[in-house]
Amino acid sequence: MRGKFITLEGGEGAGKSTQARLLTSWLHDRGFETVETREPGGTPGADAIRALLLDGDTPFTPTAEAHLFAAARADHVETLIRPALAAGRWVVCDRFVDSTLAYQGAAGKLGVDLVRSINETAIGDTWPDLTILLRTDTDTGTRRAIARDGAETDRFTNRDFAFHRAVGKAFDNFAEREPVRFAVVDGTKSIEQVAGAIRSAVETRLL
Ligand code: T5A
Repeated sequence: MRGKFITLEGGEGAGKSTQARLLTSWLHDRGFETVETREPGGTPGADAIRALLLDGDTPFTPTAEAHLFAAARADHVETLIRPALAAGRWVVCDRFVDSTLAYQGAAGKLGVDLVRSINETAIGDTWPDLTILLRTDTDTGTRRAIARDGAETDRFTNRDFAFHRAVGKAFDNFAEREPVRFAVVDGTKSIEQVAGAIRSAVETRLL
């Protein structure tokens, strides 16, 4: 039987990586074979593109940047996510296409429709079964990311508050439009409270 595909989305420092780890471990303890991964990245090819996008100084036009995120995603989906799901594994992914729709599409001004069309061939029919949106205010998330990384944040984290507010608003819009795929969780609560809310959403929707 095909596994389930769960993505975690939200702004900077919302707690996605923390919760991806806890959710994967909980699913594993319940007897599921699991794969924990993240975007951009997750495969050697996608990690190479991640380094170009996040760590390098190379400037890209907004359109080129959106295509690079989609290229990394195509490699990730074809090489890792789709085969894992076909083998019955549950895939937990820290960020996926909704991040590109929010960052490059809505906040980055390319427009959500254009970015969605750029991603269609990368994703095919491999859309998430469940997307957990961790809602935090921009202050909380950015404070957490800076407390963890100091000045070593990447070029997206470094964008101004207006950009991050637009990202948060875009995620809220996506969740409103697709209530069946999205579960919204208050990411400002304690790590354990957030983990409990995510487990409830998974139990209600997928188990
Ligand atoms: N991007 C990505 C795009 O522009 N387009 C795309 O298509 C994609 C896929 C990725 C960047 O790329 C952009 C978005 C990003 O700017 P990244 O390094 O992968 O960069 O970083 P992020 O995905 O933004 O994730 P972060 O690492 O910043 O944050 P997380 O994963 O949300 O948060 P996490 O779990 O690492 O927690 C941050 C800190 O807060 C603490 C943790 O212990 C940690 O120290 N914390 C909490 N503290 C209190 N209460 C809680 N509930 C907490 N949860 C976590």
